[in-house]
Amino acid sequence: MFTKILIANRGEIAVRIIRACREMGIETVVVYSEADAESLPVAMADERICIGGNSPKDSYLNMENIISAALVTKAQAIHPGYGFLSENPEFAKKCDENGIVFIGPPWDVIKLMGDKEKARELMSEIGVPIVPGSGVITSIEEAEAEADRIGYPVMIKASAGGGGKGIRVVFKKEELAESIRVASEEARSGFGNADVFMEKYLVGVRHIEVQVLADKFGNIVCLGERDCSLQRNKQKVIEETPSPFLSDELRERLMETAKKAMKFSYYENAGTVEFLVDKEGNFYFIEMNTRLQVEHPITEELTGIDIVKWQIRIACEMKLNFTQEDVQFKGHVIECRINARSTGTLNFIHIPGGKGVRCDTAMISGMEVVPYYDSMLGKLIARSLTREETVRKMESALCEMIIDGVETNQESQIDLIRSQLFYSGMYDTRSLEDR
Ligand code: MV4
Repeated sequence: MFTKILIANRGEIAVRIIRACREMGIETVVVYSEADAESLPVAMADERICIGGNSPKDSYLNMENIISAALVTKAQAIHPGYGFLSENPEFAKKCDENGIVFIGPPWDVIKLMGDKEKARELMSEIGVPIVPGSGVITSIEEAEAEADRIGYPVMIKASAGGGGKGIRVVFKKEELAESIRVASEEARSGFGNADVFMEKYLVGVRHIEVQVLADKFGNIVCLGERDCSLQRNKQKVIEETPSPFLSDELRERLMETAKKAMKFSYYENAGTVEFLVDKEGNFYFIEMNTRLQVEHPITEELTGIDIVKWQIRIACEMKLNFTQEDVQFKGHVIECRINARSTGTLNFIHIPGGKGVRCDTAMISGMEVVPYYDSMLGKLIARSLTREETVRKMESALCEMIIDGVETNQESQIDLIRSQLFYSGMYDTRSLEDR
């Protein structure tokens, strides 16, 4: 096993990874920006190295400085967490070239799946259903013909996008040319790649993602799904597992399909396959995420399997020591993301507890909430045997939580968890649009 791992991330996910390392007897090095000097992960890690200024490109995106930090501290592996360099194939390759293990899939798999259009083509070839759509758009005439064939409304997506970045909906032909131009320009400036493609815009669908673990020996197990349909401004708000919408039969088929997607892409480590599922139970692949996801704890709580520890073991060439039959889904788990809506100093915080309540956060009293990074302060996770009881537990935990000093989405999460919409379980991807 590795004896020392460098964590190339910050905030709650850095804390999450440090905890896994500690339990495994692995020493930790954390890299940090000037603004994070007093942060919880920096205090928790065995070693810390300041790698630059507060702008992500000067620190958490600075590949050279991070690789140097790993070499200097003799860390054998780097865990990238999510965001930042976690899905950057160039970074994973640089790790390889420097003899450092990148804790994630091989760089060429990251690269392939990072091209959302190529990923669609691969899935289509191996018989995984995809949303009806086009290849990369090469002219406005082609786009108009393709959109007529697909049928409006269509969604324009950036090949280099993903996670809702760089997507636009087009309702009629008159808007198409301009939207393609704008989307392509946004893709060029945002991702350095102007390629866009189209998909039929599906409405009344659910956004379901399937968690998979694959070792280096061809063993693949699926840890079930997460329902991520509740999103506001392309940000997930609440996730739950199991999805209140899926039948056991449909879940089984999604899991088999996700495993097939992993197998034919020579996947290794933890990965997530995203699907849209319509009311008739048809499902369509939309993209694959080659990183640990923010919402991974709900799967851990449902299955009892520590995904971060398995990422580390798999990267260290260990075999999965359990099979699909060993994976059991027990009860129901919900996660609420806690976001800051202002900056400021956390004068006082109280993190809720009790049976079945988990809070993954790097919040500590006195901490400064800075504007340079993602606004997520933490994740509140509730687990119980039934969905009803889990909803009640989450409501109670949300009400118990105290965050003094910055504005947060706490009240809005309380409203949502108490709503008929959530209670019914019958929400879809459009439920939170302009609410
Ligand atoms: C879609 C879609 C409908 N049709 N693609 C959003 C995140 C990204 N990974 C994919 N997403 C979607 N892709 C097609 N062809 C619906 C979503 C979607 C969504 C869209 C608008 C508002 C909220 C949403 C929540 C989940 C998924």
